[in-house]
Amino acid sequence: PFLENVLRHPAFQHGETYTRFIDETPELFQLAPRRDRASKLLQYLGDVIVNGHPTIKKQQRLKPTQFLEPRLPVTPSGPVPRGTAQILAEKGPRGLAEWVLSQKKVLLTDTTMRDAHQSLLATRMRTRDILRVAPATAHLASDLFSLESWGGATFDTAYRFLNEDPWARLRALKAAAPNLLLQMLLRGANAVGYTSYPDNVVEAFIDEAAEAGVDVFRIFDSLNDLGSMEVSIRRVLKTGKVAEVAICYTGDVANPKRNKYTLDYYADLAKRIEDSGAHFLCIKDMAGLLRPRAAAMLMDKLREVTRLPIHLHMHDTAGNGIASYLEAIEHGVHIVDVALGSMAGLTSQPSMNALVSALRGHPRETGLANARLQPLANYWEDVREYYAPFESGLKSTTSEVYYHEIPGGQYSNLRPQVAEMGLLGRWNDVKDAFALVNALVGDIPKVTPSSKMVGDFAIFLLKNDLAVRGVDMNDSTHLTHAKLIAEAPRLDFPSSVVGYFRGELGQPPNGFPEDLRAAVLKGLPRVEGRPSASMPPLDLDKLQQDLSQKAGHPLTRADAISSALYPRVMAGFLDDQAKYEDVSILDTPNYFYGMEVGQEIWVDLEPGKTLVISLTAVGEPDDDGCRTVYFALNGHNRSVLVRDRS
Ligand code: BTN
Ligand code: 3PY
Ligand code: ZN
Repeated sequence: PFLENVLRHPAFQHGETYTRFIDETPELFQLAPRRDRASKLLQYLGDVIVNGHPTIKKQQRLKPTQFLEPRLPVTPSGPVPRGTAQILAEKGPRGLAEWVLSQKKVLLTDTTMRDAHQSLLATRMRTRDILRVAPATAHLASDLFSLESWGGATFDTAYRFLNEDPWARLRALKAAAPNLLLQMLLRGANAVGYTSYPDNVVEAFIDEAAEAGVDVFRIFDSLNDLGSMEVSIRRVLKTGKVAEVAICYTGDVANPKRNKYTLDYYADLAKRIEDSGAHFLCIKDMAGLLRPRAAAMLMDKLREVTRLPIHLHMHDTAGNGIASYLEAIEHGVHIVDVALGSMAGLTSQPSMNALVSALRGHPRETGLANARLQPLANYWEDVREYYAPFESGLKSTTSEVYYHEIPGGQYSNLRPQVAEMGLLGRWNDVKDAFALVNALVGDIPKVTPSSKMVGDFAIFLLKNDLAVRGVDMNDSTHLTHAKLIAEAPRLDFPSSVVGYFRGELGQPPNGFPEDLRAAVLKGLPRVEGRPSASMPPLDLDKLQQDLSQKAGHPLTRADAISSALYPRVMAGFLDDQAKYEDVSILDTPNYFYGMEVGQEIWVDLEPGKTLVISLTAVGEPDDDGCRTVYFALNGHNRSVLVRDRS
C-alpha cells in the first residue's frame, strides 16, 4: 500500500519527486486512516441500520431499496455554454445590472437548489443530489439568470440534520456549474442565523462566501430595517460581487384598508436601497401575498422611482403565482424566481416550466426551452422520493395564506414542529394564532427570524390558553391583548419573543406596541437602535485556533465562522465528523435509511477507491443492549457494535 501511495501521488505522476520526497510527503504514510475511514463509514451505516436516521421517526422510515435510480439527464458534450457568470466576470456587477436592463426577455432564477426544498422538504436536500445534476443544469439551463442555491436555512440544516459542510457544497457547486451566477439568501445582520451577530462576523462570512463561490448576495432584513442591512451591503460591494437588496413584501398594496404597507412605503424603501449602492432591487414575497393586480401596481410604482433592475421572488401557496408573475412581467419586472416543475408550486416557487410555456410567443419570452428543462424536472421528481418523510403534508394550494401570512419557508417546518408537540389536531388554531400574533405585535413583515418569533408566540398562546376569540380579528386582538397584559407577570415568554421585544431583531416599522412590550420584558434592558452596534467584535483567529486544538487537526476560517454563528450546532457536527467522517459520500437512500440484509452498495471513498459494502446480518441485542452489525467490506468480513436505542 505504501508503494501504491507513491505511485498514485500526483507529484510522482508528474515527475516532480525529489530526494526528500518521501520524507516530506506525509500523506504517503496515511495507510491506517484510510482503513479507519471505512470503519467509520460502517459505524455510521450500522447506527442507521439499527436506530434509523436521528431526524426520521420510526413510522416514517422507508426502505433503502424501494427507490428507482433517478433519471439523471444526459449532460450534453462540449464546453459549458457561456452564462451570466461570464457577464459578471467581464463587466462587473454594475455592468451585469446594465446587461439585465437591456434584455427584452424576462430572466429567471432557479430556486430548486435552495428555497424550493427549504419550502417543500424542510431544507433537507443533500449536496450529493444537488451536485449530480449540476453539470446538466449548467448546460440545459444556461440561459438562467442565477441558481439560488445557498444560504437561508440551508446553512444550518446542512450541519444540523445532514452531517454536511455547507461550504463544501458551495465550492463543489461552483466548480460544477461555472457558467451560472450562484445566488444566496443573506439575512443581513442575522447572516444565515436567527439572531444578530457582531459586524465583523457578518463581514467575515460575506468575504468567505464570496471567495467560495457566491456571486449574488440577496440581502434582507426581517423588519425591512435598512440600517440593519448597511454593513452587509457595504461589505458585498467591497467583494466585487452583486449586492441585491430586498424589501420583504407584506400586506396588500391593492387593498386601501391595509394602509401600513402602501405603494409609498415600498417606493420610499426602494429609493433608499438605490442610494445605498445596491446593484439590484428584490421584492421578496416570502409568503406569496402579492396578488396579480397588486403586482402590476407595485411594478409600475417601483419602475417610476428606481432605475435598478427588479427581481421578484414569490411563493405559490395560494396558487396565484404565475398570474402575479405575468402581471409583473407586463409591468416591467426584470427577473423572477421559479423552481423546476417537480419542485415547484404550493409553498415553493411557481413552476419554471409553467412560466416558460405561458410566455411562449410573448414579446418577453424567456429563451429557455421546456424540452431541455423537462429532463431536469424529471431528475428532481425522482430524487424527491427520498425525502418523503420531510414533505409538509400540504396537498393543494390554499388562499388561506392571504389571511394567516405564514411564509413558505416556515410552513413546511411549522407543521412538523406542531405535530411534534402533539398539536396537529389544532393546526387550524395554530394558523389563527399566527394571524392573531401578527395583529398583536402591530402587523410586521414575517420572515426569518421575525416569523420564527411569531410562530413561537402563536404556539405559546395556544399552549397556555391565552388566545381569546372575539367576533372578528379586531375584537380577538383586543381581548387577547388585555388577557396577555393581565397575565404577563406569571408568564414565561419564549426566548424569541423576549428577544424580539428587547429589540434584538431591530426596530419594526412604526415601532413596538409599548404596553405589550413592557409586559413581556418585565424590566429587562432594551436594545436601542441597531442590535449589532453594541456587540464587540469576535476574535475569529482565536476561535479558529481553539477549535483546531479541540479537534486535534487544523480547522479553517470557514469552520470558525460557522462556529461563531452556531456554536452548539457546529460542535455537534464536529463530534459526528470525528465519529463517522464524511458520510456525504453515501447515496441518499443509504444515508437516511441504511441498508437491508443482502443489499450490496458501492461507495466511492475518493477517485479510484471504491468500497463494496454488503450487509450480512444484524445480531440480537446483547446484555448491554448492543447489537452487532455484520458487513462484508470488499469481500472481507467486518462488524460493528451499535447500541440499540429503541
Ligand atoms: C424559516 O422559518 O425561515 C425556515 C425554517 C428554518 C428551520 C430551521 S431548522 C433549525 C432551526 N430551528 C427552527 O426551529 N427553525 C430553524
Ligand atoms: C430564509 O430566511 O431562510 C427565507 O427563506 C426567508 O424567506
Ligand atoms: Zn422564499
